[in-house]
Amino acid sequence: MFNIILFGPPGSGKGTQSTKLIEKYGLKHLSTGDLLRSEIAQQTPLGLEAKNFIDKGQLVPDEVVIGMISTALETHPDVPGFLFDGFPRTATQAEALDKLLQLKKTSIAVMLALDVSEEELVKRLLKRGESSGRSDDTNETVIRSRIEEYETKTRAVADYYNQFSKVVHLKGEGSIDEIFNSICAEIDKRK
Ligand code: B4P
Repeated sequence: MFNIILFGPPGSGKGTQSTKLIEKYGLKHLSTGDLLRSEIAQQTPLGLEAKNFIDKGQLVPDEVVIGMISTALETHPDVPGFLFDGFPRTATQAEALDKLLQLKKTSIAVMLALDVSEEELVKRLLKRGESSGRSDDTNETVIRSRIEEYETKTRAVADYYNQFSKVVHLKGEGSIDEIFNSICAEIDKRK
């Protein structure tokens, strides 16, 4: 199995690049943001709980997202690998993911981190909010809270994978195709 993590602050292009990467490499896309939005749309108890956090720009509790990922890994036993998008977002989630992958006798090959300035992130997310209908993309205060959550809780995930020399930083500003090509070059070195 070949497993990668696409990492970066909200609006850095994780979802955008994931769509292109799964098409090229045939990996199974696991986006905790998409999984949570699907639970919200179906108005499940998990979705209703998650919505309270997402609408305030806060991270959903670790046990909720770890449970979701554990189920998703079990549901897809025969894929060539996973592309994790928006997960792990805390050091606790990273440790839990490593344990779940160990049970499957596999691990993370590389974490690709997209670097984008805060002003560019805010601009992109407000623009997406004009058409996406996502409540967390329409209010600048909520967007800034999401970036703050990233700085205080999620950056630590890069430190965690750095211990194992698995982090590669890439420029996340430029055209979508330029960024895609730089991500593919890193993947192709390791496949
Ligand atoms: P996510 O769904 O993961 O969303 P995101 O971080 O906002 O977006 P992403 O980074 O994928 O967006 P993209 O750049 O593609 O999370 C939403 C919320 O769910 C979180 O705030 C949290 O509350 C919760 N959550 C999710 N996972 C969790 C976890 N593991 N633990 C706890 N809570 C969790 O797109 C942004 C925009 O930029 C798009 O409009 C796109 O078109 C544009 N764009 C992309 N690339 C561009 C480029 N190169 N140039 C210009 N624009 C570009």
